[in-house]
Amino acid sequence: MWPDAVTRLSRHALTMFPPPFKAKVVEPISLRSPEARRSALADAGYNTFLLRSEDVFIDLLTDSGTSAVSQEQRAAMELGDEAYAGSRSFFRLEQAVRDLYGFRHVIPTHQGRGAEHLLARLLVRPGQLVPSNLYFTTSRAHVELAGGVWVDVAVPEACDPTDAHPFKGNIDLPALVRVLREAERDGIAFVRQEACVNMAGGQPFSIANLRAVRAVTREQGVPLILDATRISENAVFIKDREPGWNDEPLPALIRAIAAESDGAIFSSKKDHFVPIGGVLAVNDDRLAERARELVVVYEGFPHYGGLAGHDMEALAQGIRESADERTVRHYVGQVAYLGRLLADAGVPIVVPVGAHGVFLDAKRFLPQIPQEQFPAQALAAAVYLAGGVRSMERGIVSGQHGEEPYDGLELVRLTLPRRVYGEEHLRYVAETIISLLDHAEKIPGLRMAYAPEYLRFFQARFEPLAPFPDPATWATVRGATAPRRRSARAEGRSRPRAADRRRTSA
Ligand code: P71
Repeated sequence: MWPDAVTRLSRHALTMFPPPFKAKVVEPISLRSPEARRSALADAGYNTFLLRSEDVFIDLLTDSGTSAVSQEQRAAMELGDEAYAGSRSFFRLEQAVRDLYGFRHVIPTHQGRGAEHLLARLLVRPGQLVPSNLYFTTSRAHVELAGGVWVDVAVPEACDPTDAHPFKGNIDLPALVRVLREAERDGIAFVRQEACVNMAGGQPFSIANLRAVRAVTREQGVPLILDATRISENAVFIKDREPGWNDEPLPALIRAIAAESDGAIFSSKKDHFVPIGGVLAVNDDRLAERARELVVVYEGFPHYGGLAGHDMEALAQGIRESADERTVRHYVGQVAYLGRLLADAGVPIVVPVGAHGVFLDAKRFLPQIPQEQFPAQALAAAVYLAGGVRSMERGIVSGQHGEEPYDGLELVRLTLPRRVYGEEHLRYVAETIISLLDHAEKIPGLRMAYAPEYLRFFQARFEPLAPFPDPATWATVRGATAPRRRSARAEGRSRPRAADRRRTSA
């Protein structure tokens, strides 16, 4: 059977199973000269968000809105009903969400943060807590703008890049119980559990953990809201890693996950293969009514929520495709393949490799750069210089809160858009990064020259503390899969690998 063969290949071999699709329309890309890359990077203030996409060769900034749409999505777009109210396209979207996830009420939004905004305004009162498995930048920002307080209750393994715990997206139950017990009456707005925790490397939760969280929140009368943005990949990881779910068809498993919650927000720009779109889905009638009262203020009429009719058609079709196991397996298999190429060459990455990208561990890649000099930002800049590959900082620039000290994860995310790049692209990316290993000690730290007030990582500007090494001098890249001595950087782990001690856990 195909899924079995795909699982075998993506888990055990350096060969990927062919994708269950082929290209029909292509977009040209080209590699700028080392000199042009150097000047583009300086113009962008050493922030990869500020590069022009035409200066980028392989764009691994994000999987958000960057997937290839299918011919079925394009065909569906022709049927878009652009009526302001009562649009046929809305009712098709509503049906698609109900069919796959089972939520009763569907409120479309322009993207994920639109849904997060509504949710925070609906559920968060000043001073209330939102316990969650780690933070996501926009999710935390909306809770805080509503006066709430974010509380991290992720399992501690989530913040150790060398710990191969299979479910680093789990919530630390004793920690959650403590927070719930110590909170005042009505002190908790909601508990948030994110599928394939983005900031920890795309790490899944187990159903056993979700069910335990559900039991605790029910007992306390606190809503449990999923960030279901990457629920499809989380479901595949559960099939592969959690006993009892191996034979479950993917759509049924996705529905079983959603059924353990009171509602969900989705950024549809990921699993749903659309360039724009998001969803707030809830079961509670009163909450949905209040959401529809609010959506008209911030997004649009409840029958479009900031989307065009054709966007809703593409989204409805994308939701159906997001439960296609071959497609999801191919995607996580691609990510795993890139991870294997890098790990085998001694590049320090987050393990296990997660849903949507390979995360470089900048603390081990660039041990000479102290965290106040933004090692992940510097590494992302160097990766661009080395080969025109665009990645995203996920370290102190994204994670630090005001002036508070930060010693958390310091990662560079190489994120794969869905259905876009092929094996040759991934090998090129691996070779680019492996070539950088030999020049790592020459990469300088950065100084932040401009920091916006909100979500600073998007638009901050930096200056290098010394010149970056010249990529023209290391342009010869070695074979990504050629045998290579493991680098001392990769070996220099701060702690023993917990993977060797523990293989499974709820
Ligand atoms: C990603 C993004 C897009 C992004 C957002 C913020 C900083 C950098 C990049 C967006 C997510 C997400 C999760 C789990 C909500 C949103 C917001 N991710 N939850 O990973 O991953 O959705 O972008 O559609 O507004 O590059 P939105």
